Amino acid sequence: MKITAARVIVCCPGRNFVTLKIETDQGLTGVGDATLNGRELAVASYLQDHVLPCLIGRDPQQIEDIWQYLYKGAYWRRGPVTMSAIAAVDTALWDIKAKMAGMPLYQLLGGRSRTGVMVYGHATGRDIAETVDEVLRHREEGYQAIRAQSGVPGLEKVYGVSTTQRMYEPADGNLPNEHDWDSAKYLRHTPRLFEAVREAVGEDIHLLHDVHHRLSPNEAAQLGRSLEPYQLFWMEDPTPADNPQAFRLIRQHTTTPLAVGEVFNSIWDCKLLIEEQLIDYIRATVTHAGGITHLRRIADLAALYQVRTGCHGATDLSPVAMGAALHFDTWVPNFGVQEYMPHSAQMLSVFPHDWRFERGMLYCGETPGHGVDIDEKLAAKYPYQRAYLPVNRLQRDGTLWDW
Ligand code: KDG
Ligand code: MG
Repeated sequence: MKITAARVIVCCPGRNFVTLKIETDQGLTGVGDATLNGRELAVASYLQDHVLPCLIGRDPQQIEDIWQYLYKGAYWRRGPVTMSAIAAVDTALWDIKAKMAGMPLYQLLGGRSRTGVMVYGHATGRDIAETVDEVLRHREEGYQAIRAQSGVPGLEKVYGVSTTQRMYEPADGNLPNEHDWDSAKYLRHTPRLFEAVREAVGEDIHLLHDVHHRLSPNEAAQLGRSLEPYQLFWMEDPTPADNPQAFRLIRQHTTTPLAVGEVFNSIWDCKLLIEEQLIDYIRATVTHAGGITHLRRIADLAALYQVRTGCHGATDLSPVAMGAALHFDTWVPNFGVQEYMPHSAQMLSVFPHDWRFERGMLYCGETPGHGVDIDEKLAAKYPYQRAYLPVNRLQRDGTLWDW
């Protein structure tokens, strides 16, 4: 069996997606997601100019060898651009192999570990009252796990909270928008938010919160401690994990569970956090952490230390990534939760898929492969539009801060 063609498709049905489609001489095709929010064309070029020429003529069944070839063979290892490109190839190859086997991907990985995938939804509001309403609305829809974010009094634009009436979308500017930040205001406000949310929603709903890398380790420890009465499922990205040792300090001071890893690309980013049991959930995902092949390695390492998975699932992970993630989640023994930020109908129309949402759970389909394809004709109607993630500055003096 041989790879005969491979194409990179960049489209913008409401937001940008980079998709790789691989064709074979036996008529089977596979797709993989390569979207790197705000840096999409870098991955498209990496694939188009440097990876695809090396793929033509190879046997698509040799997934492991192709992974090693692209990882070790480039000499320049890791990094988000490289690992997203490798991930797209890997995901497309697993899609092809599962189609060859006539199996849904989760079967090829080892079979079903659960009936469905618990997801967490996003409840956001401009203030506490709005967020509480959103949490209750999610509960009505059947969500068992809900992430709560709200505007912070005195700060104009805050992570996760839409300033328009539209759904929150991380990449919102033709040039980077600027947000303002004040850790003291946030630290005062957030326990009040969770006091109100927990009071309204009762004890049975899992509550999550994303700090989005904005606190120092000591501030993160303070926040974790102040949230303990509200029994969070997790506190996410409390401080940047560039220096993973920083989590020792947080861990010494709070029992609030910690989740980290949506910006991780490799098992080496996860190693210390997992081995020292400094976190409870690892958020690396198929698209940015080297595909199914590498994510499986990360999950196996995590399992040794009772760390569970919590794959990133914002809208910048395409429906292809969601399909692959759901097969992974259905199989992985140490599953925790899956993030679910629904795509718009327009986005979904470009990616025919067989997964479905029902009362707080996502279910992968039974079609051979990962169950997602791309409608290339429709995709061509939505050309790429430059879009950036915002940057964050201290309100006090404009110092550029973590986003
Ligand atoms: O592209 C960046 C987004 O995916 C990220 O900001 C979303 O933090 C995020 C989350 O937890 O979904
Ligand atoms: Mg996050």
